[in-house]
Amino acid sequence: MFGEQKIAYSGVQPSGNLTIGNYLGAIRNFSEYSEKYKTFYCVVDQHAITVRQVPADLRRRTYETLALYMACGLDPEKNTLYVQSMVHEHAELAWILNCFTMFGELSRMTQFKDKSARHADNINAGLFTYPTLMAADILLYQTDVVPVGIDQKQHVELCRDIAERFNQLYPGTFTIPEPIMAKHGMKIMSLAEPTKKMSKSDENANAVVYILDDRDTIIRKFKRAVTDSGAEVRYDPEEKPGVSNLMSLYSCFSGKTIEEIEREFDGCGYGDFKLAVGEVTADALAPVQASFHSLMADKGALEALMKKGAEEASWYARRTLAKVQKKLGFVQIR
Ligand code: AQP
Repeated sequence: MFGEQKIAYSGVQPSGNLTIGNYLGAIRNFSEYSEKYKTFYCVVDQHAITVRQVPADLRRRTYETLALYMACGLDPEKNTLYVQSMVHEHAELAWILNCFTMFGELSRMTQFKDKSARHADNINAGLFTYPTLMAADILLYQTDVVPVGIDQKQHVELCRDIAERFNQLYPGTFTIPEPIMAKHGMKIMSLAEPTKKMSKSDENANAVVYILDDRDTIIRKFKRAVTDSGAEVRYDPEEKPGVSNLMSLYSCFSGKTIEEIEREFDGCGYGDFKLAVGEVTADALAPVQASFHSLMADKGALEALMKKGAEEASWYARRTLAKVQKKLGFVQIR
């Protein structure tokens, strides 16, 4: 809360091409908060470097992520859209919060365990302290709600713990944020290993449908999706994780309920169903892709937006950081 204004904050890492998991779990839902809240949507490029990135790819994806935000319906006049590394207060507050976060808390984070297993040659301190940078992102804006997929819920809960600990020592510093998750699409699973989350950094491109995949690629990937034994289109995430994931996707993109889908595909084989999921996904993504390509054609306009967004965000970030520094006893000479 900043004055009377309630705040919503979220971000996406430009760490790979964005997936339909990022779309359904996060970006697609962002615009619904624009009316009720002052909204900040960040391209969190500093988070992305916890895993090695090719610089040219990181730069390109930063532009692309901003363009995708807009292609998914975020109006830059109604939402503050910006790039994390252009607002230096994020890194400064993250350092301070590191001093209020316990080693044991960070060690328990599932994402740290998963990513350090996947990148065993590069278990750097940034990977470990990722959640304190995320807490800084959120707390800098006195955020009330954080729309995220369920995989990020644990990090938002840690952010709350850090803020409460800080507030106990220095009352009234931070608003305590709440995570909010979409009703549907909160966790989209891999098409190759349906017990694993779909991730943009997955090395198997067939396991992942990217928002920008063309129609043929989308349909081909769904045709190859791993399903389960049996041939019945029935929702049962325990026994039939592959088909259940495809049903969730079909439901998210078509707006139909799971019961309606079970009825619609009663007696059909997996082949017909997979084709239908591919088609509904490609249809839903087509307008997003068209808008994305026209936005990407004007790089100058994207850069002007990045600048404007960073200026807007800095205004808020500066105020919170100054408050924190004062409470801690840092000398402030203006
Ligand atoms: N599979 C998913 N289902 C639902 N929501 C998802 N999100 C990510 N994957 C899924 C949500 O997307 C938002 C942005 O995620 P992120 O870029 O901050 O990082 P992440 O959660 O680590 O996403 P990825 O795709 O798995 O990235 P990499 O591979 O780089 O780690 C978040 O709100 C997240 O919940």
